[in-house]
Amino acid sequence: MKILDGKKLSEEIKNEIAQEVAGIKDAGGKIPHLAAVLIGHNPASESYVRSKVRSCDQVGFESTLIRKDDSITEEELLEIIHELNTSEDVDGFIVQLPLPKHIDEVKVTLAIDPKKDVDGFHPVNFGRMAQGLPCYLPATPYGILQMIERYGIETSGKHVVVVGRSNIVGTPMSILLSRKAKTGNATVTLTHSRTKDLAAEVSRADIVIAAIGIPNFISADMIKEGAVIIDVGINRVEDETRKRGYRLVGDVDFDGVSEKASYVTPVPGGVGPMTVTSLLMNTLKSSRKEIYG
Ligand code: BQF
Repeated sequence: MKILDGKKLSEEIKNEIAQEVAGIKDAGGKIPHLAAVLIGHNPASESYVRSKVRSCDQVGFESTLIRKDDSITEEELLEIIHELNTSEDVDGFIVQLPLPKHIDEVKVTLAIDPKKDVDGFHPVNFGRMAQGLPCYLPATPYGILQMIERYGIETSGKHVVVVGRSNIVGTPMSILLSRKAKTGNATVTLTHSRTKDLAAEVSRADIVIAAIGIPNFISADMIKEGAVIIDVGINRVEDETRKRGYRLVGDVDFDGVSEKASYVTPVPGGVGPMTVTSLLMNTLKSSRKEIYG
């Protein structure tokens, strides 16, 4: 079994981006600028946003973090989004999810200008993705595609089983891998909580994409010998031996599956870091006006 090392790969990609940024600086061009809006004090969200800001520093991007309390109204958040949409300096921005219950995530996502939607969550970008048009790909699927491509894993003609149908991972992943495109042309089965015999579906997969949010859900007995296992799960489980009091585990039983799979992504250090570099790639594309001119 080989490890799909997302940490290492993301460092390589960040080095490539840093070189591009150095070139832009030398030529006197505008430095790519990512902004992030963080509402409230969800510890996971705080840690994700921190890692995004740190990654911007690492590649030489400008970044702006806008932090607001849980008490912010939907109207006030929409006003911040309007300012970011019209800012001359900000190339792209994200609104960190989840949002407090009194704020409508759909309304917020629809308010983001698709040209600055570097998370790729706006329906315009989703629709363009589904039709194979230039768009910002959602960060996690984009990271997974990069990983598959750079490790030279064939997808054409393979059977992919995606577990989980979220708007930001499972559903776009199933569309991307079945497209007539590089790192596509797979036959995809999208499974979910109502799937009759999930183990039977997973056992037929050459490639499994696990994005369910249940710790160690995919076990060795479910998979085919030699399968490629992509673990998107990031679950916090209590662990008194760690200084934080918890550790991160994926949706895949890593130790068990390692005996049977050809490639496995670890958690942490697999898909997660690739998600963050994808956001940087999208911001670079925005600053170069690659998608929308
Ligand atoms: C790692 C995310 C669920 C809901 C909202 C590195 C990240 C995570 C893990 C990270 C995620 C998950 C992000 C690791 C961003 C990925 O070493 O394994 C980086 O920062 N992520 C997010 O912004 O919102 C989420 C998952």
